[in-house]
Amino acid sequence: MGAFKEPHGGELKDLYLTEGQADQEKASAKDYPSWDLSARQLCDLDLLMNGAFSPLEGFLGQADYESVCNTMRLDSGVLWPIPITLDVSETFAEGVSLDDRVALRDAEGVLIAVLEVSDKWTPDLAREAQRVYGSTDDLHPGVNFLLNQSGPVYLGGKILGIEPPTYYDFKLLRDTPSELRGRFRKLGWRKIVAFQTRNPLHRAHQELTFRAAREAEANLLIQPVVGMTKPGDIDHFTRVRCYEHVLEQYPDQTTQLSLINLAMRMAGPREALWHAIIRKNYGCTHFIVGRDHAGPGNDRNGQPFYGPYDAQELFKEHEQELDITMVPFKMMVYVENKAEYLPADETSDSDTVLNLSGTEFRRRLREGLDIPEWFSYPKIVEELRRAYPPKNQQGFTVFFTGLSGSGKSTVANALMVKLLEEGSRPVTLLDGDVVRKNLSSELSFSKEHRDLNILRIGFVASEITKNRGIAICAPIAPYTQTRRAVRELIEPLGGFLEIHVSTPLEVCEARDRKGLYAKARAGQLKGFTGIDDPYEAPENAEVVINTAEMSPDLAAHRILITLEKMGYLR
Ligand code: PPS
Repeated sequence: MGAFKEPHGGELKDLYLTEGQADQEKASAKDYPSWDLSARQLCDLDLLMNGAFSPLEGFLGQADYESVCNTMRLDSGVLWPIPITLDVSETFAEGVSLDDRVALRDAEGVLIAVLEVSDKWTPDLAREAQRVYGSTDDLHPGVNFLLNQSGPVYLGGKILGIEPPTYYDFKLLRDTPSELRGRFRKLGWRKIVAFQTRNPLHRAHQELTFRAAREAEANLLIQPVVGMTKPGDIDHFTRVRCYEHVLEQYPDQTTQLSLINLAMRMAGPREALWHAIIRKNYGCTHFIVGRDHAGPGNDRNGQPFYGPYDAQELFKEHEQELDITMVPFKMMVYVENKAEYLPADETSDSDTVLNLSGTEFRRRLREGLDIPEWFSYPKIVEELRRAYPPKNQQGFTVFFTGLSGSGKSTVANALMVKLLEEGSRPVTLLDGDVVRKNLSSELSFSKEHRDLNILRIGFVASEITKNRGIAICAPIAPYTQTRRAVRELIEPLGGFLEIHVSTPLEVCEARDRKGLYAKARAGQLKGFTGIDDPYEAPENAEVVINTAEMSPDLAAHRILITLEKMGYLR
């Protein structure tokens, strides 16, 4: 019997040192400069070390980098479309010389690898963005990373792998290329179609992937990204639970699920080639490329960054060289009269074609509306509903702002009692005075300390909102910029309502319950809001209340009505 032929994939780089060598490096690494890897760098390093990025043997040096940016090829001429670089701060770079070794550590300080520094340079990041992503518009997540987050200096060189990064979730579903190749070998699979995804799979995807496999007479690998995807995507914990459900829909023995710790760049066409090279390394023979593969959405002018079929076209140009076959994605639609999914180009005019866009699906999820069975599987809808409940089950923050004595605390209290009566969620009141006593007792009323105080309140409120409770905050919060920061922190996690208690200064001063205005006027109290410290009135508050003209009861009632209108109450 002849030797078993590898199903596919060619030579795999394995950058891990032997145990003995790793022990030696670990001992020496105590004296190396030490770099704490970002989440994205850790993903890249993981896939470099396990061979998913073969033929790369480390972070790109300058010649390879320039060549990849300009020609999509390494200096050697090998096709490689995305620069894999190690960005560091200027201060760190100053302490590193060529031929040094650098210890690369995870967030807990564990030594993951050692970099043998062969290159150090300051890249032109805007030029990289233009070359690689075809744009310098930072609405593109890849461009945004380069222009707003990347360190300014790149270090390049070979990697000496010490140990794989630790992930505590879905361990059995995470495979290295050699593990997956081994599994294919064990299963006797010779032809494998890979499907890359960053979204939950619904019926259309199941139909599409299964058809793709059938047409290629191949088995199917569903390989979702659990490293980094597009900001705002559904979290990978929820997605993986969904994938496990969808797997039950494929005939036995046809399909495998494996997770990949990839940090996506959303580079569209270039990214499609990159994904294909990676899948070849995992032993796949075919790769599904859909409409707008790895697309980042629209730019500032509302135009898509890439054409819907640019990725398929670029792939076609390089298919021979890539040595992995493209299975172009066909748009699947549900044909009601036939009760089945069909490729859009196989339907006739007399067919009733149903479609639910991603945006409409998310709206229905958000509003708790019906999602038809033809669109998705009940278990998947249930999973998504649990993770992304409708607004009336999400948490929210009601953020009061206004002068001292404006009536914030009184209205906030009335609102708290009404929400407790309503009873849908636990309520926490973070009143200005109470916070100053407990959370911020050491802070003064300088601008810096007021900001710190508000950001602390914002942090606590964001945690409460995330965990589906109600946070009512009632500080003065005099500065627009800081209030905006709090809104931006909380809005992605649930509801946020800003309430401007606009009671005029004269009224607040006349009330002067604590006698502080009198002290401020007399110059005994410095930096008092409204007297000798500014109050920047909000321009876009959801509700404005003047307690000189409205009772606390009515004010709280108005806020309740607004909450109801926005969908946060039952
Ligand atoms: S801030 O600016 O948001 O951090 O202020 P806050 O924490 O809400 O302030 C709470 C109470 O502190 C009292 N106080 C002052 N307010 C403004 N300026 C100065 N310099 C000051 N010194 C003490 C004031 O009574 C605030 O209480 P409220 O409940 O707003 O009347």
